[in-house]
Formats: sequence, structure tokens, C-alpha cells
Amino acid sequence: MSEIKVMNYIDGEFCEASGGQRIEDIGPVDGKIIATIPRSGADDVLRAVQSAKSAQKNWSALTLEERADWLHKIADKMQENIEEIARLESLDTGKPWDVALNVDASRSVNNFRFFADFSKNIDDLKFEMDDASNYVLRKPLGLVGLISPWNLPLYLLSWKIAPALLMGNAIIAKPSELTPLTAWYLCTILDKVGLPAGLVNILHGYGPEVGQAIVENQSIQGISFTGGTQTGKIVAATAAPMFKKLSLELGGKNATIVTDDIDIEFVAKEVARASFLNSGQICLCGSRILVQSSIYENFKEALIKAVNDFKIGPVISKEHKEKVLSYIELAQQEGGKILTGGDISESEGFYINPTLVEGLAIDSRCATEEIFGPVATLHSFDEDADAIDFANITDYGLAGSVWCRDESRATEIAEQIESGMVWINTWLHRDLRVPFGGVKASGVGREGGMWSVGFFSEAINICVKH
Ligand code: TXE
Repeated sequence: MSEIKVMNYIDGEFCEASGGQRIEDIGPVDGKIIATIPRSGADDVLRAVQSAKSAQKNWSALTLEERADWLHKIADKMQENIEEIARLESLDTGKPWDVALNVDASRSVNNFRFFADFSKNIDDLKFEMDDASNYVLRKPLGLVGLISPWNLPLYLLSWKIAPALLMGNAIIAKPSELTPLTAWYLCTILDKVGLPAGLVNILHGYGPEVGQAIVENQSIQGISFTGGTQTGKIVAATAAPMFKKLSLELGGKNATIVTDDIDIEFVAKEVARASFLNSGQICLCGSRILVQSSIYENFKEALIKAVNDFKIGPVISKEHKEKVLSYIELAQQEGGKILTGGDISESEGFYINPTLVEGLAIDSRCATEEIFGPVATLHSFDEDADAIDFANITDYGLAGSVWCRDESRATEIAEQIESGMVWINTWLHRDLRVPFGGVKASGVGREGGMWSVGFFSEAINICVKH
């Protein structure tokens, strides 16, 4: 198969980076080049900003309903091409085709549909006083910078693009250089539906180059960033002194708590999925499994079987594979015992078998640092209070899950976990209206439903004296 030549999409045109350089995109399944992408920089960002400024003026003059109609048009065209979206996502990330179709592609379509429909929920805010009336306008920010990671490429990019457009903004976006294909394919869809030129500009390249140029551009009023905590610190340090609105969805080291009253076989399968879906490359994955001591041995046996039965794809890159393998090595140095996995499937791709480690101290590096791959650590706890302490021991606070038949006991535990989201007797069950985001080193701000509406607009109050 010949390499795909990904182009930037600026001012409604497919173009090279101004410097003419390109970067290779390597496929995780066999380590071969699948595409090349433009190596964009500040000049490309300037061209996109110029185009976005004029496009945004006309776009913000449309009504909310007219913009919602455009989101439906985009969703319809994506749905028509959903198998191609899944094929490209699977090619770029190595994830199994059915995961790319049922998780990534269908959710990407749904992101546009959801925010189009959600526009009907955006009520006019009024606050009456004895002698005056207040009403709130939701004005667009203007130009927004959207920066997204490689684990759920179009799923997370569309999660930002849809509400940003709905609220009247123009976009300068940068997908991860490791997974450019579906962002580029989305541009061909926007082109086909005739979205006004300059409204969505997608530039490819390295984070410290074109990503940094987006974050530091004076004309871009808000940044929605999803990625690692270390990068989040750099983005925040650049944007904060410029008083840009900032939404940071960062890393996680989520706890899965299993109490002694559950159905062991059923929960073991669910917990294996929560730890290893997308090869553990979802920031919401449960990478620390805390099991009540009275059922630990029986649950461990069931979990090992469930993990061995759970088929996964490769991790995203050779470098990431080496990073994950270094943590498996570290786990053994820290006194951990590999219960299953730990070796590499014999293939030229970036495969690592799903790996379970027990016997690590709860504050060991492997049990507190984000690995972001198919590795989970197993720990036992005696009392619920111990499980809560263990869950809260890391710097992160993104998500978690509690598997406990007694719902009042489960909510008691869940409400004491220091994270942005907790699932009870389920995982990754998503209502797009709810707030999504983390606390502590997992980020700042929330997106989803009204939180996305709020982030991608400025609330302006008008007070009229009677
Ligand atoms: O992140 P990186 P990755 C986290 C996940 C993991 C990481 C994986 O926990 O830690 O993301 O994604 C660009 N200025 N989440 O490795 O390296 C870079 O090019 C501007 C959490 O891709 O941080 C890429 O496009 N941009 C999340 C993007 O930032 C820069 C869900 C992310 O890259 C930059 C998914 C710079 N200086 C993954 N340097 C959640 N909480 O929802 C890099 N980039």
C-alpha cells in the first residue's frame, strides 16, 4: 500500500507546510511508513489565523440553530464514510477495526450530532431585580486552538471541534503527529459539505513547533488541550500569562476498587476491559486494581483468565513500547511479580501482551506513575477506608471505578475518591451532558454538555435599569 500524503487544511485549501518539510507516520501494526505529514510551524499558524479571523466573523453572525444544522451536515457525511474513518483510525493507531469502528468512529460522528442537538438545551439566562433586568449573552471566544493526543485521535478532536463551532468560533487545530490520518480525512469531509473556508484549519507537525506556535499566537483566545501532564504544564506556562481560556485534559492513574460482595467472574471480565481496552492507552483506564483481601486470591485467578482472553492491538509507537517495557522491568525491580503478560508478542509491530503485576507497594513508582499502556498493578485492601486512601495516593485525579453490589456502600466509597469522574459497577459509560475532566495533575476545567458550551463562549451580562 503506497504512503498516504497528508496535507494541511488552511483557508479551505489542502497545502504543504510553508517550509516544505515532511514527517513520517509509522504504522504500529508492522512498523512500516503509512503516511507522511507536513512539518508545520509558526508561519503556517499565521496563515491559518488570518483566514480564521474573516471566517469567524460570518460564522458568528449565524444563529445557533444554523450552526447546529452545519454540525448535522458534517455528522451525516461522516456517517456515510464511517467505515473509511474506522479503517484509517485502525491503520494509524493499530487498534482492532471493530474498536476503531464502534468506539472511535461512531463516537466521532456522535460528538457532532450530540452538540447539534444539545443546542436546544442552551437556555437564555435572565436575572430579574426589583429595578433592573439582567440577561446573559454567550459570545464566541473568536479563534480557538485545539490540540489533541494519539490515543483516541478523531474521538477527542471532534469532541472539541463540535462545541467550538456550535458556539461561533473558528478553529486552528493540531492532531498528534503520531496519528494524523483521521484529522486529515475529516478535512476532506468538511470540504465536501462546503463548510466555509477558514473556519476549521488543521495543521500537522511536531508539538514543540506548530503546537507551541498555536498556544503562543496572540490572536487565539482559548486553548483546549488533551495530552500528557508534562506537556500540559508547558501549555499552561505559555497560555496563562496571555490570559487565554484554558482547558487541560491530562494524564491519569485511575483506581479500580473491587469489594468483597461482587460476582467475581462477571466483574473480573469488566475490570480486564477497563484496564486493557485500547491497549490501556485511554487516560480513563483502570491501571491500579484494588481488591478486598477476603476475595483477593479468587478474584486474581478470575482476572488472570479474563486478561489472557482479552485481545488487544499494539501500542502506538516503538518509543512508547520501550517506555512501557521499561515500566514492566521497573516493576520487577520494585519487587513486583508478573502474573501474566510481560513478554512481547513475536511480531515486527509494537505489541506487548496485557500485563498484570502484583506485590508492589501502593506508593511504588509503577503504582503511582502513568504508564499509559497494557500494564495494571494488583493490590489488596482490608477496609473500604484503606481502598480510598490507596486510590487517592497518586498526584493524579482523573477517573476511577467501584465494583460493589451494595450501592450505598459503593457511593460512599466513590464520593471520597479524589477524581473528576467515578463509575459504579460500570466503566466508560458516557452521557455526553456530564462534566468530563480531572483534578490535581489530571487537569484543569471540564468539557461536556454545558461545560463545553461555557468553555467555548464568553458569558456577557447586560443589566438594564427600569
Ligand atoms: O500526549 P502529548 P500524547 C494523555 C494520556 C497520555 C498522553 C498521551 O494520559 O499521558 O495524553 O498522548 C502536542 N505545545 N491523555 O503522548 O505528548 C502533541 O503534538 C503544544 C489524557 O500525544 O502531551 C500532541 O498533539 N502542543 C486525556 C498533543 O500535544 C504540544 C485523554 C499531546 O501530546 C507540545 C487522552 C507543546 N509544547 C490522553 N508538545 C484526558 N485526560 O482526557 C506536544 N504537543
